[in-house]
Amino acid sequence: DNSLHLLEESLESGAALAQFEQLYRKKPGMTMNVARSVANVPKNRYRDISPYDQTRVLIKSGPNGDYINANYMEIPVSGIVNRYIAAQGPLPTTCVDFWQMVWEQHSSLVVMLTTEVEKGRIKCHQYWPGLYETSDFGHLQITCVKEEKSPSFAFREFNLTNVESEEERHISHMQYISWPDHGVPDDPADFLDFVVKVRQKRVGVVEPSVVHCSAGIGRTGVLITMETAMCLIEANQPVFPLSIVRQMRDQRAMLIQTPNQYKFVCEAIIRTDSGTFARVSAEMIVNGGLYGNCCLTCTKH
Ligand code: PTR
Ligand code: PTR
Repeated sequence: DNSLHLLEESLESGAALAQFEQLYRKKPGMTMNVARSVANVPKNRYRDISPYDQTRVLIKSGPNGDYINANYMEIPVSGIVNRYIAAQGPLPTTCVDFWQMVWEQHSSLVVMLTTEVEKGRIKCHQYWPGLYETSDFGHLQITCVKEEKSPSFAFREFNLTNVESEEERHISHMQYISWPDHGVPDDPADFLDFVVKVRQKRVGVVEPSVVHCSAGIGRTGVLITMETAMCLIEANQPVFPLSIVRQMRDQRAMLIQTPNQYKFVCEAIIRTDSGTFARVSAEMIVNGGLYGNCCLTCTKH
């Protein structure tokens, strides 16, 4: 693919990183006023990370008002739109809002790219119950029914019950463990493996997947860029990572935080030759039954 050769060249010459550093971090004209209201300031994990007013996710019927530090992120790729919600890691006081958002947006997947504590500092509250335990978040009751851990990943399944309507849903939780904030994943092969697994889970899913790290900008941006690139490569479309970053920053400010993260994801994109993707696509079909909560095997859509 010619676009990947161009990318390789511009990484070598330094042009790619220079362009990345010139790109606006916040889209001109977007505002962040709601995040800064007195009632909402305590709901932000970091004072300097706020959602745009124009693309923020509004909670419709939570007990704490409509605000959460999260933005819709819609990325069109070859005829379909990949939908995400990019969010900060929940605080103890925003867990109810977080689960209410998951419920209202009909999300079936939550991707977590941080651990709860890094270098002795809290990065994200543990907003889910332990294995076989149940916790209540407002009128949503959550039970962890499955947990599988490897050194790099933790995969969990939750049952989510709305005790008012008695409706029950299933949520998958995919956590990437070995990736400190402001940094890059410890192992690019593990990272690609993780993104492929996320991709498999999301094939055909129309509802937004929630993606979060601690602030919901750095690592979240890297993951969405990588999945977008994978979709483009699968569809034999050219990949221009900087244009993906711009599309993301038009919907949430500051996505992909450091030049090193940008370089990392560009290298990972180059690494994913078409051979890998032929294999991935074949696996997706074979595993349709296994991963196919929606839509490979489901009849709803
Ligand atoms: N950037 C450092 C970290 O996240 O580890 C330190 C830091 C943490 C800086 C939080 C600022 C932070 O946010 P606030 O300014 O809202 O305390
Ligand atoms: N004020 C914090 C800082 O500069 O460290 C905000 C922040 C924290 C920004 C974490 C990015 C962070 O990384 P991530 O979005 O990957 O959690």
